[in-house]
Amino acid sequence: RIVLLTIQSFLAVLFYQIPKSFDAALASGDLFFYNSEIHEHNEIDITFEIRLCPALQKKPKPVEPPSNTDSGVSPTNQPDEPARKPDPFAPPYVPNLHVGDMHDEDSSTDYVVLLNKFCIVPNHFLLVTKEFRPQTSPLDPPDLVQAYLLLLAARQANKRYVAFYNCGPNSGASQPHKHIQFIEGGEDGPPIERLAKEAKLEVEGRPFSLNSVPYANHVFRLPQLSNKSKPADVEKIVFPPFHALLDLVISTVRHNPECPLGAPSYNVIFTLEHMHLIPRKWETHTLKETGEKLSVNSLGFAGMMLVKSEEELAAVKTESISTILRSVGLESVHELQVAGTSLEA
Ligand code: B4P
Repeated sequence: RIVLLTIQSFLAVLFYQIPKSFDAALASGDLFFYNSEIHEHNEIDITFEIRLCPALQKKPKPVEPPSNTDSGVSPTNQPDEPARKPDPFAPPYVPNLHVGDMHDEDSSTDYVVLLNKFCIVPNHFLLVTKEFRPQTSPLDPPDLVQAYLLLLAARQANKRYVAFYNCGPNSGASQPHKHIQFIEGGEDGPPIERLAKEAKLEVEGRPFSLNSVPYANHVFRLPQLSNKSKPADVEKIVFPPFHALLDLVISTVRHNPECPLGAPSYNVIFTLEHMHLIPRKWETHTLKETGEKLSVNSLGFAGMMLVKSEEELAAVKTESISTILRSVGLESVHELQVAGTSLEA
C-alpha cells in the first residue's frame, strides 16, 4: 500500500503500484479474477465489445443482512427498519485491496483507492469516499477533480483508463456507497468514444448528442487537460461541463413519462477527451430469446456489454445491442429536441 505525503507523489507512483497490488491480491486470494473472451459485434457504426464471462456465474453471492429477528442484528437497526447490508467499502480495508488514500484539500474529503475484488479486467480499481456517501448522489467537484487527476496520472504512466459512475437505482449499481470505477481501455478509448471523436461540432464548449445511437445521451468535449494541472485548474475545466450535462439529464428524465419516480438514474463515462451522461429508465432488459434479465451498467453504454453465457451472447446479438440500450435508456434527445446549454460566458 502506498503511504505518501503529497497528492503529486501519490499519483506519480499509483499506476506502477496497481499491477503489483493486483498480483499480490490475486495470489493471496483477496481478489477474484474471472476469465472472459471478447466478441466483436458491428452495429450502428460502432464495433461493440461483448465480453463473455461464464465464470461470473460462480461469483459469490453478496452477504445478506441478518434478519431483524436474528440475535446478530446490528444495534443501529431499529426493530421495524429493514436490516442493512454490510458495506464492503467501509473500513477496515482488506490490506491487499487497499492501494492508497487521496484527500481533497478544499473540501477536506477523503477517498480510498481500492482494487475491484471481483474483476474481469486486470487492474480495475475504484475511488471510494472514506465516509459513507450515497451512490444516488451526483458527483461533486472534489469527486470530479480526484477522478480526473487519476485519469491524468494514468496517461502520464502511459496507461489509457476510462472512468465510470453508475448513479441511481436503475443505473446498474449494486453497491450503495459512492464509488467511481476505473478500467483500462484501448488506445482509442471505449467503443462509444470513436463516435464522440468523430462528431463535428458547430460550436465548441457546448453539450452535444450522438445522434446515430437510439437512446438519449449528453456529451461534452473537454479542452485539453495538462498533466501539470493543479486541482483548482482541473475543477474549473471539468465541473461546469459536468453540471451542464447533469442538468440535461435531469430535464430529460423529468420530461419523460416512462421514467420511474424517485432519484434519477444515469450512467457517466469519463475519458480525458469527453464526458458522456446517459439517463436510464430500467436497470435490466429481459432478453426475448432466453427470458433472462440482462443487467446493463455504464460500460454497456460505453460499448462494452457483459454476458454470462453463450445463450445470452446469442440472444444479445439477435436482439441487437441498440435495441437493448434503447430499452433501458430513454428516447433519443435528437428526437425530443432538448436544447443544449451554452457554457460560454
Ligand atoms: P457497481 O457500480 O455497484 O456495479 P457494477 O460495476 O455493475 O458491478 P456488479 O457488482 O453489479 O457486478 P457484475 O457481476 O455486474 O460497482 C461495484 C463495484 O465494486 C464492482 O466493480 C464490484 O466488483 C466491486 N466490489 C464489490 N465488493 C467489493 C469489495 N468487497 N471490495 C472491492 N470491490 C468490490 O460485474 C462484475 C464485474 O465486471 C464488475 O466489476 C463490473 O464493473 C465489471 N464489468 C461489467 N461489464 C464489464 C465489461 N464489459 N468489461 C469489463 N468489466 C465489466
